[in-house]
Amino acid sequence: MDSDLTPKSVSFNSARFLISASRLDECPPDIGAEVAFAGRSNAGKSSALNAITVNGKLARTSKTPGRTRLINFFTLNKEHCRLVDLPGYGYAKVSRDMKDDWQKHLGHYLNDRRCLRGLVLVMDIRHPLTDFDQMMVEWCEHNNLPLMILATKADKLKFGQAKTAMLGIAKKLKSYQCVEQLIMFSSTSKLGLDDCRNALTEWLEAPEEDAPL
Ligand SMILES: Nc1nc2c(ncn2[C@@H]2O[C@H](COP(=O)(O)OP(=O)(O)O)[C@@H](O)[C@H]2O)c(=O)[nH]1
Ligand SMILES: [Mg+2]
Repeated sequence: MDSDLTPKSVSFNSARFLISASRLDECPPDIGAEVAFAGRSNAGKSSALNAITVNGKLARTSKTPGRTRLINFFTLNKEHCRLVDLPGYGYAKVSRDMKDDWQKHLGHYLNDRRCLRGLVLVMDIRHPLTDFDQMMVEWCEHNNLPLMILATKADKLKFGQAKTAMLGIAKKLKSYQCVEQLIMFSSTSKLGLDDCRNALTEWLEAPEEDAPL
C-alpha cells in the first residue's frame, strides 16, 4: 500500500527540467543524489537521457554537435534526486577561451559536487574511448566515483560487430575499479535501457552513508 510515509522509489518518466547552470554557484543546493551524464558532443547523450526518461523532449537532441553548453538539471519524483546533463565536450565552432571556460566549470562541478553518486559516460560504440572519454575514466578512478559506460548507437552495427566492439572496450577498461557497468545501448532500439535504469536506480536510492564522495 502506498502512503506518504513510504519512501518513493525513483521513476524516470517523472523527470522534469529544473534549471540550467553555467557555474557551480548557479547549481541547485548540493543535497540528495545526482547522477551526471557526460560524453563527447554528438555521442548520443541527450538521446540517451530522453530514452531513459521516456521523454522525447527532455534533453534537446540535435543534429548539430555542440549545442548544449550548460549544465542542465532534471528532477525526479523522489525528493532531491536529479539527473544532470553535462556540457558535451569536443564541441566545434567555439573559441579556445570559451572551451577552457566550460571545461573549468565542468571541472568545478565534478570536483566539488558532493551529491554526485555516479557518472554515466555516453560513447558512440563505433568511436569508443576518445582521449576525453579516457580522461573521464581516469578522473572517476582517481576520485572513486562509480562509472557506467553506455556504448550507444549499437543499432548502427550488426550484432556481431557490436559484440566485438564491446569486448574491445571491456579489455581496455579491465584494470579500472570504477567501471561498474558497461552496457551495449541504443536510444533508437531501446537496447540496454533496463540495465541502465536499474543501475541508475541503485545509485540514486543508495543510502547517503554509502555515497562515494
Ligand atoms: N541510430 C541512432 N542514432 C542516435 C542514437 N542516439 C543518438 N543518435 C543520433 O545522433 C545524433 C546526436 O545525438 P544527441 O543525443 O543530440 O547527442 P549529444 O550531443 O551527445 O547530446 C542525433 O542525430 C541523434 O538522432 C542511437 O542510439 N541510434
Ligand atoms: Mg546533447
